[in-house]
Amino acid sequence: MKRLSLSTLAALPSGTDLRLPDYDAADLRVGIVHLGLGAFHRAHQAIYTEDGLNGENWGICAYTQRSDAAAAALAPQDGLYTLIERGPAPAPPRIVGSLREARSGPSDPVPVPERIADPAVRVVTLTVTEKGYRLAPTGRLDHQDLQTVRDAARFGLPDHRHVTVAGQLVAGLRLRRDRGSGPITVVSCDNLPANGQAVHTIVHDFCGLLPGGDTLPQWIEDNVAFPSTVVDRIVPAATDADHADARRVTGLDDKATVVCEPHRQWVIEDRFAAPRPAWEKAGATLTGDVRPYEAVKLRMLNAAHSTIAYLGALAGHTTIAEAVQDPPIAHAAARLMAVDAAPTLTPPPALDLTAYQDDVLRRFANPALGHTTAQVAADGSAKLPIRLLGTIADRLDAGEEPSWAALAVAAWMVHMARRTDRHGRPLTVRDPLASDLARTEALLSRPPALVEAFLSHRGVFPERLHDDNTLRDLLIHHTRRLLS
Ligand code: CS2
Repeated sequence: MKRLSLSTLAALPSGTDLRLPDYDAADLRVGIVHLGLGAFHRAHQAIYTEDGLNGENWGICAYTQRSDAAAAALAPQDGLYTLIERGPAPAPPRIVGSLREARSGPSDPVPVPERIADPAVRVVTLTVTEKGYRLAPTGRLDHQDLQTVRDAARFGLPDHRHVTVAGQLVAGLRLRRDRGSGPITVVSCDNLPANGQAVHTIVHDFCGLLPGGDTLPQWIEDNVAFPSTVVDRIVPAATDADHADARRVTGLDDKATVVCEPHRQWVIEDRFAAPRPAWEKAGATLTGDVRPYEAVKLRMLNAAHSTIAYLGALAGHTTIAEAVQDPPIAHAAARLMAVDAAPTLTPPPALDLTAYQDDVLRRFANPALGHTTAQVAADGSAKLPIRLLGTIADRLDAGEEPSWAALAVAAWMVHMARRTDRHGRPLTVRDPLASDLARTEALLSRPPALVEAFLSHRGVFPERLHDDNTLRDLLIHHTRRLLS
C-alpha cells in the first residue's frame, strides 16, 4: 500500500467521504513554528489553522521535544496525516495539510532557533505539557533544573543544541533580534493557568541567567507578545486499529493518524505583536480575558478527568469511558465539580456550570474514543497542583472541607505508591516524581506516614497545604479507604 504523501494525495479521487485540503498544500509556506509535535497539536491548533488559512501562508513547522517518533512518522508523509473524529455526529475523516515541516527538536539539521528567526514566521505555538515549562513551585523558572542550567551555561555556543523550551525560545528570539526579523507572538496551548504569562516568565527568567548587559530582554518586551489561551479537545493516543481505519478510508498507509472527539474549543487572548492566522474563522474565540474560561476548564473538566483516571485505574478500568460508567466514580467526579470546584469559579456570563458539568461527563463517556486512564493519569505531580490543589486551598480558606478533591488527590497517592489496581494487576505509572516517590510503597500499611511522605514534597504541595490538618485528615481517611 502506498504511503500518504503530497504525490499520493494528489492522486486521491475527489468526492469520496474523505475531506481533502481545499488548497495546494505543496504551495503553503511556513508562518508558524510549533514546539511539541504531538497528537493534540495535530487535532487542535493544526485544524484551526487549516480551517482559518484564508489564502495566507500559515503553514506549520513543528518540532518534537523529546521523542522523535512523530517527526519520523510525518516527515516521509510531507507532514500529511488523517484525522478521524469518533463520537456523536463526527465530521467526515480528513487529510490535514497545514503541517508543512515535521522536525526533530534534538537532532534536526535546522535547529529550532533558526526556524523561529525566519522573518516569514510570526507565530510560535506550544504544546509542551505542564512539565515542559520546568517551573519551580514559585511559578518561576526552576533554576535548579539541570537542563535549564546547561542550556544557559552553553547559550550562544555554535555547537549547542538547546533542549529546554526556554532555551529554544530565547535563542530563537535573539537570532530574530540580531537579523531584524521583526516582532512575533508566542502562543502557549498547554493546560496551565495564565499559560501566556507562564511562557513569558520562563523566557524572562532564562534571560536572567545569561551574561548581563544584553539588550535582549528589552527587545523581547518591545517585540514579543505572550497571550494566554484555553484549549479543549480530547485526543487519545492513536492505536493500530486507528491506523487501519485510516488506511481503509484513504487507501493509503498513514503512520501518523490522529483520532479525537468531535468537540473542540480554543479561547485566545487577543494580544498579538504581529499578524496571526484567522483562527476565529475556524471557530476560535478571541477575548480580552481568558481567565473565566480557563478556570472552568482546568478546575472542572481537567480535575474531573484526573479524578476518573486515578479512581478508574485503581478500580481496574482501562478506559475513561469504562470508569465513568462505574457509578461511584461518576458520582465522585460529578460531586468534585459541583461541590468543590464550582463554588471557586466565576464562569463567563453565558456558561452554565451545571450544563458544563453534564456535558463534560457525557464527553468522557464517549465509548468510541478508547481514551485510557493511564494516559490521563500520567504526570499527576505536574497536573494536580493546577487542577486540584488550587480548588482545595480556596475551599479550605473558605472554611469548607474539599472532600471530593481530597479523594482525587488520595487516589493519585495510592496510584503512585501501590502501582497496582484493586485486583493486584500492575498499573502504568508515568510521572516525573515516579522514582522519587517509589519509596512510598513501603508505607502502604501506614496511611498517615504515606500521606506525610507526599505532603512533604514541596514540588507538589505548598507549605500551606502541608500544614493544614483538615486536608491531612481527609487524605488519611480517603487513603485508608482506598487501600482497604
Ligand atoms: C487530559 C487532557 O491527559 C490529560 O491530562 O485531562 O489532555 C484533556 O483530555 C484535555 O485537556 C481536554 O481538553
